[in-house]
Amino acid sequence: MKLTTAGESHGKALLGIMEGLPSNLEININQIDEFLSLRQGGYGRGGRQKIENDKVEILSGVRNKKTLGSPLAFSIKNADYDNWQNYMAPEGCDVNKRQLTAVRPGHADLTGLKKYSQTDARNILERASARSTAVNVVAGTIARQYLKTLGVEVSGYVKSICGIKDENRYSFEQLEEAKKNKLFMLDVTAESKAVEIIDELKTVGDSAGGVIEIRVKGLKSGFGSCMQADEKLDSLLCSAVMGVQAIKGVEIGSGFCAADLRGSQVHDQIFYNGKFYRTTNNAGGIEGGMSNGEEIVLRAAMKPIPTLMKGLKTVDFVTKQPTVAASERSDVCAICAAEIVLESITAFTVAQAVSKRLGGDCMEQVIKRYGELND
Ligand code: EPS
Repeated sequence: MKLTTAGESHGKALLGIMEGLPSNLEININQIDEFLSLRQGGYGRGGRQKIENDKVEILSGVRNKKTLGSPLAFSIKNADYDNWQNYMAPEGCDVNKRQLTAVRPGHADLTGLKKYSQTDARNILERASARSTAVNVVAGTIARQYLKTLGVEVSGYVKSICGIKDENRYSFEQLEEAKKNKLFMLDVTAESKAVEIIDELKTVGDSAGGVIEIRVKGLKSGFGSCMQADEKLDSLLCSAVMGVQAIKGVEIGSGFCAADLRGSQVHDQIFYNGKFYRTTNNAGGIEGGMSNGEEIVLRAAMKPIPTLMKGLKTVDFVTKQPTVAASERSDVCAICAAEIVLESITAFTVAQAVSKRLGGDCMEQVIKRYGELND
């Protein structure tokens, strides 16, 4: 299973092509649009989301709501293109207006300009923008629908924002509640503090990041591999998660905490009562690069958005004079968007691992093969 994406943030549309989906998977377009809408929400989002109303249009690979086994192509329109076509149109446009040369620290601007031999960072930021993550949400929601037929589910919540932490542990079922809250947090006291911080950051033109926890429930053991580093499920998940804009760290299970503990405190002891089981899950559901049948637990750190309304010190790329980094509008905090994106990327990566192991031309085969696995 493979996803190819295209699209600029203020271009005509975002595009995706998903290959390797079996036939006869029922596609729920409403659910895709619901996740697209969740990605646009959350407290602390900026002006752009008032313009966009993301909806998927499936262009190929699906007939009468079922996959055909052919490449599934889709698009999401950029409503803001109406305001940008004079500066973005591939057919010809004014490239002198809307130039960006006051390169933003933390964004792709400076290195991108040098690498691609450009003088206007618009030619870099349009593709580097996190707008492209809407495509991952479409592919990830289709992956969820594939996994759901096998009884595998993905969920998550926001664990911390700008240092305000939720230290509680939650069952997979409890995570469902998070999406009803403003910042996808489950601890309401922490969430109201985080709302206050976001309000304060907005007044001073600053931004915030946080930590997201993603969980996968119901995946049988043996997905991924212990044979090659790039086939390990943890390696695949961490790589996919690190590929999302603004993600700066990932851990699986007890992650960095395990480094401070003794082996006897970390490794999940094994018991048997007709079935192997554990009473702890510090491994986060992955041992030796393979799912071990427990819940997969992954946490990711998102840095604060690099476009700051107050502007950071920088140097103009063309004049080489000191200046203030560019900003017109910005999210203060996009952690809810990132949470939905990480759930989607996780679902897609797990679906890839399932598809790699089980193959299958049609969903009937996939379901049968999954059912036959010893867990
Ligand atoms: C982004 C900058 C902002 C965000 C954008 C990501 O866009 P604009 O420059 O149009 O204000 O809103 O995110 C989205 C458009 C989105 O849909 O998530 C950036 O620089 O990465």
